[in-house]
Amino acid sequence: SSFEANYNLSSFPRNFLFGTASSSYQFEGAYLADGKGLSNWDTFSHTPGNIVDGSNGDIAVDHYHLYLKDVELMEYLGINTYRFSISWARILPKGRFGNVNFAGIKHYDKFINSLIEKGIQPFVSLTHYDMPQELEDRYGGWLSPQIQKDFAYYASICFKYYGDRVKYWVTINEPNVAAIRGYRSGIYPPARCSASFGNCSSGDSEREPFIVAHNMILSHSAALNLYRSKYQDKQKGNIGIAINAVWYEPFSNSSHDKLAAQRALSFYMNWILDPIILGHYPKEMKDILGCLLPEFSDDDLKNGLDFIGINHYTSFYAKDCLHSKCVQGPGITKTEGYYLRTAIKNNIPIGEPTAVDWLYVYPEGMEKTLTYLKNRYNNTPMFITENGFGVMNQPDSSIYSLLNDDKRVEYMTSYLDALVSAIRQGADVRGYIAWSFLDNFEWSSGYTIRFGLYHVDYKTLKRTPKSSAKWYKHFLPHNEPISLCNISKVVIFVN
Ligand code: GBH
Repeated sequence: SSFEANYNLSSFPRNFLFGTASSSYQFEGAYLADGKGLSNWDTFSHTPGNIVDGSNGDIAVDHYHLYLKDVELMEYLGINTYRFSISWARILPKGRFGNVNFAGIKHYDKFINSLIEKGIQPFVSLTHYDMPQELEDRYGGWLSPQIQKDFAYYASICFKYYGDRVKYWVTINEPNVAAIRGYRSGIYPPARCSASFGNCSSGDSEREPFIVAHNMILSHSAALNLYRSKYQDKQKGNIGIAINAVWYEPFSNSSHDKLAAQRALSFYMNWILDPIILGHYPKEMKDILGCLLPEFSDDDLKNGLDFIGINHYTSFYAKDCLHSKCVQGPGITKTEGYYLRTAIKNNIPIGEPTAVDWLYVYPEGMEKTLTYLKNRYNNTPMFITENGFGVMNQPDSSIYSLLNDDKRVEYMTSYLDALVSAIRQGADVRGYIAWSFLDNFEWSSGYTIRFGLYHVDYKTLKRTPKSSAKWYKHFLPHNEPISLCNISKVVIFVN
């Protein structure tokens, strides 16, 4: 069943970035170390019932302490970029209502230097679903426009201390997912939803996701304007946002289903990207949501972004519900954009199902997403900021089967192949970052799902390369000097 790749390294543009990804809450652990404040995810995971296996990220894979060892593993892989996020609550335990935590500043300073020493470009997100709990408690986090000020303040500190060495900034990871899961289904913090939408009754699932996304877009914009006006000329980096991109195929050839697939893309992806790049929400959203959708004032959005970060894993079908009657059922959910989402048509899944319920192997989705975004946004530079394959960690999973992850290799090979097709059609793709570097804390699924190229033994925290790590290493160029021409100087921060 092995997949033949139609590409090799020379299929990619020069200076293409190849990396692996992580995020602070999923990797670091050390949740109280060195003056860190509590984050919304600390609070959420410590509340019984929120994480399937009752676990949390208190220790996670202890990357906070083991980072030097981990950089050695990265060097072994031969990656030239590493994507991680900074823990906001480590830098500002109480947001702008308290002091800068210099022990936190120093931690990332040392980590960034250790990456640069190995020729690995840091690709840094300012928030990957996490924020200081203080901001939730004070004013409701992303629900309040006050967050824009906090986010810009936090961003300015990161630019100031790290911008000399960080050339790729992602403001917010997956604002679409954070808004939907935190405020519609309530399965991520702050666990708000209407009773009819999920297991909570504290929120308003029909309105809040749009308010939250609006504040995220404006926060992105505030950070970006600050970077452009104060830092970019000198630091010469790039700033973007990373969206979760699910590809939608029409359920049938009918024009209604084709429109439904368009709506699905708009209500999920363009929801965030249109305002930032084009200056307004997608027309389909305005038509359907009317005044549920907040409005921008004239000078809110002007500058956009330097690149689009794309987290792409899976595809679904969209079936029209605007003109046709839709019946919900298991695996079939009706959404606010008047389409049904399903992965199954005539009993056949859109792609090979995996152990992860939302993940179907459909490499065409990669090519289609990239060409779609290329056309919609005038070929803005794009990075695949996440792509990966998860397996269940059954109590009886043998270490042998976890390490011999041929399915993951097959998945990555086929998705890279589709990425190369998009490049051949002119898509300006600048990098591919695999999710994930190590097995880690998979949010509500706790430690039950493994996405890593490296296996982690959660008792000993020992890291072991899976077949996929060896395959990736073999594929990547070794011992070739990595061009760091953008990086002006390496500053060793002393405190
Ligand atoms: C990414 O989240 C995260 O950035 C990363 O932290 C995480 O570990 C990784 O992926 C693997 O899950 O069924 O409606 O949710 C992606 C979370 C799960 C959101 C799949 C979109 C598909 C549609 N995504 N989901 S839905």
